[in-house]
Amino acid sequence: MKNATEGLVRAAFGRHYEVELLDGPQLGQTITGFPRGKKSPYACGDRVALEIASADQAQITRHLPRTSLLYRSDAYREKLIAANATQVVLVVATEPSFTDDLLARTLVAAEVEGLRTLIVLNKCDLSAQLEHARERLAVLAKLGYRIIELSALSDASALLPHLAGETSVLVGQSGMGKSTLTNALIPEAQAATREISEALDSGKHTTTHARLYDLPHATAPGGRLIDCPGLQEFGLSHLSFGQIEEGFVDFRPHSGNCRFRDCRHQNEPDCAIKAAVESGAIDARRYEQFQRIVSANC
Ligand SMILES: Nc1nc2c(ncn2[C@@H]2O[C@H](COP(=O)(O)OP(=O)(O)O)[C@@H](O)[C@H]2O)c(=O)[nH]1
Ligand SMILES: [Mg+2]
Ligand SMILES: [Zn+2]
Repeated sequence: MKNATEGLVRAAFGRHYEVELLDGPQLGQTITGFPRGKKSPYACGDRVALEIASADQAQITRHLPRTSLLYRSDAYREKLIAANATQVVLVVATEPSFTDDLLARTLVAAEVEGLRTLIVLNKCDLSAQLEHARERLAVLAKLGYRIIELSALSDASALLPHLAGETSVLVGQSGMGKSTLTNALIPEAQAATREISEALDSGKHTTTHARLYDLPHATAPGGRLIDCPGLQEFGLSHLSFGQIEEGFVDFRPHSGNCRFRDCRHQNEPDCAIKAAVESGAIDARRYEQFQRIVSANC
C-alpha cells in the first residue's frame, strides 16, 4: 500500500530532488524524491505530491499549484530556476564585471512573472570599480529598481529588512557572491558548503544546484532564500514580443501609443517608443537592450 503525502523541494539536482515532508509520520524529515519518467519538471521551492517508497525515497507524482515559476529557455528547452518565489534578488559585483544583458533579461523574466526585484551590488569593499559599477546601475536606479550596496564578506545585514516574509531567489553570474551572501545570512548554509567542499577535497565552492534555506526567525521572520548556480545567459525564448515589452517597465507608459498596433518600434512612422527615446523619456541604452532581446527571439 503506497503512502501518499506532500513535500517541499529543498534542493533540485536535475534527476532527483531533496524533499522535505510536510505531513505524515515522517513530517519534517528529508527524503530523496524521483520524478516519474525521464523528465524532471520540478524546481527548487515546488510543493509536490509524493508516494513514499521507502524510509528515504519517494516518487514525485506531480507538483501542486505554483504561485510563480522563474525559468529561462533557449530554442530547445526550459531550465527551471525556482518555484513559488516572491522576489528575485539580482546579485552583481564590482569585480568581476557583470553583463548588462543578463541583468536586463533577468529583470524582464521577473517582471513578466510578477515577482518583486531587488539588485544587490556586492563587493563594495573592492573600491576601484565601485564608481563604474554604480554608473552602470544608475539607469536602473532611475527606473525605481531598489539597489543595495554591501560587502557580503564583511556584512550582509543591509539585505535583511528586504527578506522578511519573502521567498527570495538569488540570481546572477557565477562569482558575484550569491553563496557568500547565503552563508552570511544563514548559519546552516555555511556548514553545508564546508562539508561538501571537504568531501570533494577541493577549495572551490561552485554552486552546482539550487537550494532553499529558511532565514533565521530573529533576523528575517518568514523569509526564505534560494541559492542558485551561476548563470551565463538568461534565455527568454518563451516570451512573446508583447511580454518582453511588458518586462521593460520604462516602456509601459508609452506602449500602445504607436500608430500601428503591431509596431516593432524600429522604423515605423509615429512610433511612441522611438519618440520617447528621442525625448529622453526612455534611455537609449534600454531601447538598444530591448531590440537585442527581441531580435534574439526571432
Ligand atoms: N572582496 C570581496 N570578495 C567577495 C565578497 N563576496 C564574495 N566574495 C568572493 O567572491 C568569490 C565568489 O563568491 P561566491 O559566493 O562563491 O559567488 P557565487 O558564484 O555568486 O555564489 C569568492 O571567492 C568570495 O570569497 C565581498 O563582499 N568582497
Ligand atoms: Mg554560488
Ligand atoms: Zn512603436
